[in-house]
Amino acid sequence: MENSEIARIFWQIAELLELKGENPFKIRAYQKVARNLEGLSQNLEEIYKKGGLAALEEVPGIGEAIASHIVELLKTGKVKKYRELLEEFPPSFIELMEVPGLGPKTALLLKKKFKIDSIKKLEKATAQGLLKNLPGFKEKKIENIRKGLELKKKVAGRYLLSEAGEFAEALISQIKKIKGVDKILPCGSLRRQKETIGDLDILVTSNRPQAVLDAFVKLPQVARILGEGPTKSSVILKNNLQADLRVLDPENFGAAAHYFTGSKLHNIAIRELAIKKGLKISEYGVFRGKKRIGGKTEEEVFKAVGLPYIPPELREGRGEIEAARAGKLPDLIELQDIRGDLQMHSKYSDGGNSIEEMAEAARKLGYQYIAVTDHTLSTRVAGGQTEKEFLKELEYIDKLNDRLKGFRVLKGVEVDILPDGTLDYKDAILKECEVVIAAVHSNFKMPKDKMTRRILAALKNKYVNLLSHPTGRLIGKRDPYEVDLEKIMKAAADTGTYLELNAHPERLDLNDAHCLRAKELKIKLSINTDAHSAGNLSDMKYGVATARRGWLEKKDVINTYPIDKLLKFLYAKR
Ligand code: DGT
Ligand code: CA
Ligand code: CA
Ligand code: ZN
Repeated sequence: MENSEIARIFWQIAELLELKGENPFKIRAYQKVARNLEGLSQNLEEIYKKGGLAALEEVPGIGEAIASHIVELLKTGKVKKYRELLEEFPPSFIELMEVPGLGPKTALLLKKKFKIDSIKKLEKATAQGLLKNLPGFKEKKIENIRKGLELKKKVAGRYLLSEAGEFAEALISQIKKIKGVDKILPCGSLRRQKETIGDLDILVTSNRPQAVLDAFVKLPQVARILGEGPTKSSVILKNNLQADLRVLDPENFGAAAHYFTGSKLHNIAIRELAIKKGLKISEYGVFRGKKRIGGKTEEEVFKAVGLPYIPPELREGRGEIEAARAGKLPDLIELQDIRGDLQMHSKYSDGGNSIEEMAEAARKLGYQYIAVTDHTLSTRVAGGQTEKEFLKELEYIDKLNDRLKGFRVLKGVEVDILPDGTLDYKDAILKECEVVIAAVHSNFKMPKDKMTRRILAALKNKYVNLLSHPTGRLIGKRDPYEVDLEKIMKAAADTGTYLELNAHPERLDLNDAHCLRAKELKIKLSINTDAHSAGNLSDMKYGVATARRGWLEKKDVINTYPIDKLLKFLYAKR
């Protein structure tokens, strides 16, 4: 079992408890555990196998009760507490509850009053126009439900990059142990680091393909076999993700890696280029007539069509071939370029760790600075502070910085943009901060022009130097709010405000395409994890992956700058 699967169950427990009107503190405790588990770098099952219950209890954020829940989960796939809730709410209902725009309360109403207790029944009722006959279901609400069903369909069967990456890692560690396996490379959308992944495409080279394929389908993670051939097997893993394994001769590694990495659009364009040069490129190599002239490495494939190596994240048919030909490929940002993280939460609002613990964890990642950006009053549910409480936090940071050597905690805030476009703290307070992040956390459903004006007003404030998660989307859960992003970007450029690429794997907001546009408009970004626990700081990799897909270079991202340069940029507006 992977950490994300365990975390998902804790999220569901929290949702069901909410539905039952349980104590909000208890609900938040489960949410906190779930978030913590997502951020852990060590696999919980392995911790348990090695050190038993005692070792689990040692993991930060896991207490005695949670540790015993996890053990139950690992042993039986269930938590007793959860099983009781499950009897009351079957899986089809949980699925219904997770339809974006519906939520637990409406789902319960639909079930109790109208016997609609599954997505299927809801789809039918929506298609037949029956919802408008139900009391309390206004046009707007029905429209939201319809959109939610569509969103759910769009991501059906797709996994977040973070989940698929974790599943792939676990699978690859098993494949590595199979005798006769030479190289292993995860290809497809995972190698291109797309925000969601349909299935895993794993490439293996071996001189004994049959033996490797036979051992692969017998791995403990495999739930069932979809198809078997002499060079390929497709299976469904126990976590429901499909994995395709292809075993090829070591001579073909480059050509096969290129082919299976895709994207399809990119592959087609490369093949057309080859044809123009009288060549043929396939997963088996580069050919002139019958003669094989290359394919051992990916470089050979690109070279055959007169191009330099193109990094996988760029292979989306978005102009990478033209850029490569003109010698204008970007020098993509890398994880090691990141020098700090400019959005995170501490115990002062809804984070799970103290500022000092966050700083310590960041230092371990090799960072030189962080900004702590707790929530403001109107986000009280997320521990938002009053101005008075907040000033105490700032005092604490000053004192902490006196103690820290060679590391700097920047004073920051994630200030709510209220529906009328004003900010939740006075300028006199914002002035005390080095990093002022403005963000929309409420009233998501405003008309487009109103939402645009709301955000534009915030960008005009001279203390606001960063706009957080600019579209508010949650992948598979919440569509971006209606907003004229082009106008927002232009205003960011005009006012000297930076935009965030929120690295949380469910947000990735701005997304890759937005990054491309921001770069055209010469807007700088900050890639921030929005960590709510020290473990979440490692989400940075997903943000950097998305930035790479958006063609960003080190210089486009302000948290790659050394502290002095960063501060100059942060104060440019004042
Ligand atoms: P996914 O799985 O939906 O997240 O996206 P991909 O890109 O991993 O797509 P997938 O798994 O269907 O195929 C893996 C790679 O194989 C794909 O990126 C490119 C290559 N490929 C698949 N089908 C075709 C095809 O019809 N033509 C060409 N040229 N390449 C293909
Ligand atoms: Ca795939
Ligand atoms: Ca595939
Ligand atoms: Zn936020």
